[in-house]
Amino acid sequence: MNNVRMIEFKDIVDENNKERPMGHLTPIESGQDIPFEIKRIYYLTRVPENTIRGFHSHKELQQVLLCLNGRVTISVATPYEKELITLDDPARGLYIGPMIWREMYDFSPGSVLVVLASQHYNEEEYIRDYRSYCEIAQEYLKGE
Ligand code: T46
Repeated sequence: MNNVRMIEFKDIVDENNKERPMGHLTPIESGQDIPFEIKRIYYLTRVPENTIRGFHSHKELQQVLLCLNGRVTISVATPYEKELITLDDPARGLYIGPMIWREMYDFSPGSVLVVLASQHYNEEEYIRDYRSYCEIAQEYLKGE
């Protein structure tokens, strides 16, 4: 789907110390691992079971979603197609560009969803009404 893709980050495991595992280290560098300058970071934690969040699109915002602990399912859609993506690996991020309708659900207990965003928070930039979204997205996608 246009404007949606997975990004693989480095997963550094120090294997020199065989007797004592040292865990994983994942570096993320703005402009290198992320295709935009990071202007905002926020995270979703302690999301109760059976909660569904999202139900909106953004006009221009680009974001990368990372699940640092646990699991969460993300539905990404345009008026023409839909994909379900499970995030459960801190070394993989989901890039979501402009004009993608998203919903987030199946948050596992203790899950931590971190979002890196290309712009500061601006409610004017959201499209929260699905019918308006479809009209605007159909025009937008003609130009793609
Ligand atoms: C997305 C998913 C993963 C702020 O004040 N600042 C912020 O930076 C954000 C993101 C939200 N808010 C306020 C606005 C609302 O009153 O927090 C409340 C909930 O925000 P929102 O409806 O945006 O939350 P989600 O979890 O439905 O969606 C957010 C992002 O908006 C969305 O782009 O991909 O998290």
